[in-house]
Amino acid sequence: MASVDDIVDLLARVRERSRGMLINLEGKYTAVGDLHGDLATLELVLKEWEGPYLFLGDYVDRGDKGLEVVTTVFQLYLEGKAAVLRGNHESPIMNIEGGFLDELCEKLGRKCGYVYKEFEKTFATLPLAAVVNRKIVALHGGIPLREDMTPATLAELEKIEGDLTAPQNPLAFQTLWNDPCPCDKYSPSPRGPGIWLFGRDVTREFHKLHNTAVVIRGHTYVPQGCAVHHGGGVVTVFSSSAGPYQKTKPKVALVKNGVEVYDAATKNSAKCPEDVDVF
Ligand SMILES: [Mn+2]
Repeated sequence: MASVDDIVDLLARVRERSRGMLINLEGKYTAVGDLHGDLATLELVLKEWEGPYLFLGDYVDRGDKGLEVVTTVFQLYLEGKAAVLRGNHESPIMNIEGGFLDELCEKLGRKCGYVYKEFEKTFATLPLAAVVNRKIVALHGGIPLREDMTPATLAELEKIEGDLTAPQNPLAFQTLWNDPCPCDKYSPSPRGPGIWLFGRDVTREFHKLHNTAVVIRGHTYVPQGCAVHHGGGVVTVFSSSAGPYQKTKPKVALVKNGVEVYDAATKNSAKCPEDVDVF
């Protein structure tokens, strides 16, 4: 187990390397969805699948190895082996109830509050989205909607600044929290206020605006570990079998100019259900 000083130093180095809210990537990536403290699956992916990796957020809470998972992911980032996006669980609004703060207190003792604050500051600097080879958009939750309910642009995400701890900015918040729905337009999300389900028209308009093809994202738990939405315009990949997800077979995706989903353990091509209605 890393010491408090090692963890605090790692987090400071991650913050120093921050490259803003939107990052551009080139090449071929192994994308990994929600891990939620599933160290065994992370280790399996690192052994069986080639880097560089693209992590889609939700490293902590629910499973009991969130500290090990998030520090491993950050270490890979500092070594230039991974791009690391923010999930809705990289936030104090989740970690107090979700398990990560308790986990830190169990593992680190009385300095857990101090270490958590360092995590909180670091989470606020993680990018919200990545564009791979100008074709594929990676983010944790979904396409954010403006006040007039049209899709926000990546340029708007890039410009977001201010206090992003929660995050407070509505476009940043929705990028971490929204989900696709098998519908045409949009509807309020059962996840809570300020969160939306976005439909086919939103996805089509978003890709038209950016000349992109696929949004790859995590966030939605599906027992199969993956799902395809909106005629292939959105792909969900889920990579945790920790905590409440023990029956899931974790998936990863190869991302280049398209998105291909595979079972993380067997390496077989995955059959992902289409237009699932999870809410
Ligand atoms: Mn999530």
